[in-house]
Amino acid sequence: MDNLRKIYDQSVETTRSLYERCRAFAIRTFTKDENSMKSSTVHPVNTNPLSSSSSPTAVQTQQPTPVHKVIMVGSGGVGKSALTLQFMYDEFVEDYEPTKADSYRKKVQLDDDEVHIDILDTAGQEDYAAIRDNYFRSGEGFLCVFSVSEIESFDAIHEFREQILRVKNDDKVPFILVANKFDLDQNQHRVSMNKAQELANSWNVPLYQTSAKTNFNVKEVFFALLREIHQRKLAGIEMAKSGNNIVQEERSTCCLCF
Ligand SMILES: Nc1nc2c(ncn2[C@@H]2O[C@H](COP(=O)(O)OP(=O)(O)OP(=O)(O)O)[C@@H](O)[C@H]2O)c(=O)[nH]1
Ligand SMILES: [Mg+2]
Repeated sequence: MDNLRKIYDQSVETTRSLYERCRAFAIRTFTKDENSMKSSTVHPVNTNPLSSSSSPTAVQTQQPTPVHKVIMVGSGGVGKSALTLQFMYDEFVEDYEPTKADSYRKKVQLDDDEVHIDILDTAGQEDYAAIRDNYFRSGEGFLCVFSVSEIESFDAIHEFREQILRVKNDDKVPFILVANKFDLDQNQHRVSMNKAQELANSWNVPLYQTSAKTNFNVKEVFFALLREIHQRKLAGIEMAKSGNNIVQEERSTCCLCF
């Protein structure tokens, strides 16, 4: 009788685990609305989405929706995929399934503008460290995630930051430090928030505390990064325009000379 009971319990557990895995797989695979999609292949996308011309005809014609490329970075198991899925589909996945690389796209309203967010969820596991350079190169903004319950994941942040700065060759690249799993009990916290804040201050970047589980600060952190990327691109366009104006003014001055 005991044996029968054990077999019954095991089969219930197996069925439950299978159900959880299928559910997680379905969440990752199928899109929830027509404005969002997921792909496990990383597609190159428009690299200059806010490019604009100062000519009046270009302003009048409809501009394509800008695409802002966000890269999720951090050690294995810190919650990069959980944050991404929570942002994309308002779902929390309990199962841990290490990522190789997944990309997601969604149209969002960013203040007065409509933009596409393109999220590349990278692998935290060391096995995939060699391919990170390629992924980082395409990023326009980085969410660098550690888990408040794992000091090693906080220590690893330095290396990720160095790699990003080396690949991007730009120490002003939009970058946010994310202390995830904030929902865990205080007695499970291993990273001092004072230390995390000191690090963020020394890099002059924002620090956000988040929980993919309770959806705490998830939208906020993605939107904060989107805003930085957006403003940076707009500033670049303005600079390019004023550069053009200076060249044009110089040309007209030269014309007057002759
Ligand atoms: N309590 C709690 N658990 C979380 C949170 N975020 C993620 N987890 C859990 O942590 C585990 C790892 O989460 P993932 O999102 O798969 O981690 P990852 O950073 O994508 O890991 P890699 O793909 O290997 O790089 C899963 O079991 C999640 O359910 C959170 O905010 N709070
Ligand atoms: Mg993952």
